[in-house]
Amino acid sequence: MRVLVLGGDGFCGWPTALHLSAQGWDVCIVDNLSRRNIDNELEVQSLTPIRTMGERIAAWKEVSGRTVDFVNMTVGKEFDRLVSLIREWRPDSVVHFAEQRAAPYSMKSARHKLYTVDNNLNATNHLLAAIVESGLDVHLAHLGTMGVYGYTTAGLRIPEGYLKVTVDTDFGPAEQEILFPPNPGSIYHMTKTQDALLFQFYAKNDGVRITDLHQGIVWGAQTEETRQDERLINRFDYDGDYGTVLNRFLMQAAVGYPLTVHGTGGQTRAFIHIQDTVRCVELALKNPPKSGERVKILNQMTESRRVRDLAAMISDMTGAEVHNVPNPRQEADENELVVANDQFRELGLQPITLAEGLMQDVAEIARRYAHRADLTKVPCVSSWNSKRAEALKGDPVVVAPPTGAPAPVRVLSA
Ligand code: USQ
Repeated sequence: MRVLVLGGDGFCGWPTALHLSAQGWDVCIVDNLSRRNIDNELEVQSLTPIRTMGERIAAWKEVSGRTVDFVNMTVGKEFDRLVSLIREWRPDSVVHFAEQRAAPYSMKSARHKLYTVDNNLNATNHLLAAIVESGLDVHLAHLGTMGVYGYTTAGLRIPEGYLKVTVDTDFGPAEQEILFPPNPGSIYHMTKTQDALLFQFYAKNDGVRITDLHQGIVWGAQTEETRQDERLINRFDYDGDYGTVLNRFLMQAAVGYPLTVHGTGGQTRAFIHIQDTVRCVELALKNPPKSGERVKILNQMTESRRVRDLAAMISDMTGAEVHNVPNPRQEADENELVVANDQFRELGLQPITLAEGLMQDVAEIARRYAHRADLTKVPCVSSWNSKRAEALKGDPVVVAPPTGAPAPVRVLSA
C-alpha cells in the first residue's frame, strides 16, 4: 500500500510517516517545512533536537532498512505539481496534516488569522481538487479536531460527527441526521469546521472517499519508531503558542516552572497519546469508506480530563507549584465533556490512558533537554481579546474608528 503523508515533518506527521513505513507501507512525505519556519519567526525551537529532513530519512533507512521519500511542496499553492505527484506516485491513501495547527498562533494578529485561513483552506481544497483531477480513487484521511464541536457543555455524549435531530415538517415530525453544529473557539478551529464542508461537497459531488479524524489534544513525545534512534526524535513544543497543555505542564514541572493553569482550570478537554494517534491513522487507512458513502467521521480521543485535575495530578507527582493565571483565551471557564469513540474501539484500538509511567517518560525527555528551553517563551501571550471582543463583553472600551479612510471605489460606467 502506498501513502502520501502531507505535513509529515510535524509533531503528528513525522511519527505517523514512520509508523506507516514500519507497517510496510510505501511512504512519501510532502511538506514545505513551514513548522520549522514558524519556529524561526517565534524565535523558539523544539525542546528536543529534531534533525533536518535529510538526516531523519537517512537515519530511518539505517535503522529500518526502509526508504521514505520526501517532496518539498506547499500543498495549497502548487496545484499542478500536486496533481502530477498524485498521478505519478499513485497513492492508495493521502493523510492530510498540512495545516497550521495552533489555536494561539492563529489568534496572534490579523496577519496570523489570514495566514491560517489561507493556508489551511487552500491546502484542503487543492488536495481535494487534485484527487479529482488525478482521476485516481485515492482515500483521504484528514486530521481534524475535537474543537469543531465547541466546548460548551452540550448535555449529551458528543457523537461522531453527525447528530440525529427531529424537525417539524408539514407532515409531522421527521428524523434527520445533520453534521454536528460547528462551534469553533479560534480561527484555527474554524478552518477545521470549514474543511468539513469541503469534505461533504467533494464526497457528494465527486465520490471522493474521505475520513475526517476529530482528534483531541495530543500528549506524549515519542512512539515505538521515533524512540529507536536519537536522530528520529519527535519534536516537542513547550512555548505559549504551540505547546499543548499536558505536555507543557509536564515540561514546566521538569524545569521548575509553576504550572500555568488558565483561569479556574475548569476547561474539560479530550486527550490522546501520540502512540494512539499513529495507531488510529493506521486503523483509519485500513478501514476507508466506500465510494459514494458519506464522509466517515471518527472521534480520535481516548479520555476527557479537566485542566485543573491534570495540574493537580502532576503537582502530586512532582511537587510542582500550580499558578492560576488570567486566561488569554475566550472560552468557557467550566465545561463538561463526554465523547463517543465507539468506532475506533470497534476497530480494535486499546486506548493508552494517562498512566504515570508514560507521564514520567515525557518528564524524562523534558529533563534531558531542559538546557535547550527558553523560559521566556513559556507564557501564553497570544490573546483572544481584541478591542471589539472586549466591547462585546460589556467592557467600557471604545472601539476606535479605523485610521485613514479607505481608498474610494471608482465605478466605471459603460
Ligand atoms: N491551557 C492552560 N494552560 C496552558 C495551556 C493551555 O490552562 O498553559 C488550557 C487552554 O486555555 C485550553 C486547554 O488548556 O482550555 C487546551 O489548550 P491546548 O493549547 O492544550 O489545546 P488547543 O489550543 O485546544 O489545541 C490543541 C492542538 C490543536 C488540536 C486541539 C484539539 O494545538 O491542533 O486540534 O488541541 S482540541 O483541544 O480537542 O480542540
